[in-house]
Amino acid sequence: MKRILTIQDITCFGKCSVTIALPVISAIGVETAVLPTALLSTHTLFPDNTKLDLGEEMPRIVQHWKNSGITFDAIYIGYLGTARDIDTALSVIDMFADDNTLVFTDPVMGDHGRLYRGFDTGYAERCAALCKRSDMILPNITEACLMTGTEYREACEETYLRGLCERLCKICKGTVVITGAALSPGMTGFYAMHSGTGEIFQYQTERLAASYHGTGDLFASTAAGAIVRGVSMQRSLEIAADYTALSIRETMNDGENPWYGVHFESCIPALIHMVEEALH
Ligand code: PXL
Repeated sequence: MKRILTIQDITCFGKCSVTIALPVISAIGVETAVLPTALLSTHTLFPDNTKLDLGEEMPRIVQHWKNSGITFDAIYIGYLGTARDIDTALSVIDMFADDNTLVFTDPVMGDHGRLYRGFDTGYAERCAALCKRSDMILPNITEACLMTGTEYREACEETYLRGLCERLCKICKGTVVITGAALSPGMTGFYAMHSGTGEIFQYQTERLAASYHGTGDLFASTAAGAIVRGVSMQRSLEIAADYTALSIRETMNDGENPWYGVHFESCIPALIHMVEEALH
């Protein structure tokens, strides 16, 4: 069985980061190890969340793994939060990644044109160092703009997305995947470019009239899991887009309007079906 290490926070309530990565990657059939950066009561869309920083514990954890001969097929980095966590993630890559280890980075730092609470623009610059070491990066448009110094646009057309990809390719040697990228009204999906060849590939699904927290984590976890499981890159990203859209639809259909997170759980059977079908 393949094994992914994911580096991101544990948000105890709110469905994001590790509480999405663990169930989703496991459901895909890939073992998931976690290196938690911090323990939060909720994600930062709730006001006044508590936070226990685990920055001092992280090097002790990874050293124990190294001493125990533990290895990983891939490393998936999500929400970190501090420049020090970025340095720790870089040293984990140094310690555990060889030529066969895929490194995925979701440079989580903002959405809807704004940084999340607790991030500053210096973080975006530091994140570029992580993207440089990654085989695939999966920013949303806000994050792509922050990392490339591009003006954020709510409605995007192909020339804008292509320009963003070209600029991202200067800081990532692998594949850059912009998520939440709309190519026509009423649609959304991903727009991607391979750094080496400049080849573009993309996929659009219906844009649903709702936006929920954690959908970026859902997309990145699914894409990383499916690729490591052995599904082609294009199909893995399509499955990630479809599973995310399905989960958003499921959430919208819930009369309680759970704004804090997305109902990915009830769509796990559909996810497994898509992955198994792609493998056969
Ligand atoms: O979904 C990204 C994310 C992860 N972890 C924490 C967050 C956020 C987004 O705000 O606050 C703690």
